[in-house]
Amino acid sequence: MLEVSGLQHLIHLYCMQIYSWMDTLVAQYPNLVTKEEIGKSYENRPMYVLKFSTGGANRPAIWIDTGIHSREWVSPATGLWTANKIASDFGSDTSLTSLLNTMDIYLLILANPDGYVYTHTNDRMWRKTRSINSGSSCRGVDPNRNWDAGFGGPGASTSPCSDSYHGPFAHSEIEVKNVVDLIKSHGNFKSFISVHAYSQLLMYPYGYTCADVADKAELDSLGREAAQKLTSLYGTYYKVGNICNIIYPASGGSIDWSYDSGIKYSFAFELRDTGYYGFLLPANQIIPTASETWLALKHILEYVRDH
Ligand code: ING
Ligand code: ZN
Repeated sequence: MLEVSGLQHLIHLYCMQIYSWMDTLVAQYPNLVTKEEIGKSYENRPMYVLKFSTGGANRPAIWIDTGIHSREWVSPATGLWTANKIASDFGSDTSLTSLLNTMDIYLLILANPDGYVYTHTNDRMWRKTRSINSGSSCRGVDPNRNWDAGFGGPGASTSPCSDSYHGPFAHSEIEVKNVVDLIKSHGNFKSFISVHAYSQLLMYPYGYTCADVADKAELDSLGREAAQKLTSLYGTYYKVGNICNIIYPASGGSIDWSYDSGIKYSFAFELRDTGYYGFLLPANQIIPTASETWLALKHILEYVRDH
């Protein structure tokens, strides 16, 4: 399916480098971090979640995914930095430590590994999965229009050539299905956070309708507090609101699905910047972006722990 075997080797590297970094993290913090495969991607790459846990059975858990859209490179970079932060601060950061004494954190750094590799090898601006669409020469489905939440509604395209193509049916993308299956079989997630870029937004449901969620007041005030923490580090300005009003109507999104599945604290971030560099955010902004984002994440995590 792919080119010559030498090139195939290269193609796997970008995601393999992240996977081997995960192994070093697990080796460094064996009592806290494990790497679990949740399934394979369309092109048969393993999908690994890092699980941060101090024990217990099926403890209440937080879900964080990065890299669902492959061109949003600062997202998985932030995920990786965050994994290291959680592991290295455990035991010294009293708040994080108390959280991990009662809850687990699951972090999926490469939610769309095939797309991520493709942005390195072929097309820096690739957003979607890499699945073949029958009857079309265009490949890929928008993995954030593919969830069973207002599927096929506003803000999603019926055209396989579109960057917001919703796919043939909900959860058609194996990368989405793998996450859905894990979340459902686990059954005890209290928060679901999906990290995109760019626009500097902190959003809560819904995207498939502009109608308010039942928990709007609580999610809005929690979101505002979290954004305030983020801003406190470098002054980076974030807007907070529901997806439909703050950005655009978008059906089939992951956090709408998680919210409607009963995970109240469902949020999506759009990280830096506001468009000057856009997806091509310079590497020297990775650590500042991840550092400020951590303050917001930590605030949400603490709130979830205490509610
Ligand atoms: N933005 C998101 C998108 O999928 C979004 C916005 C987030 C929509 C969460 C729905 C749910 O279009 C980017 N930049 O991908
Ligand atoms: Zn995105």
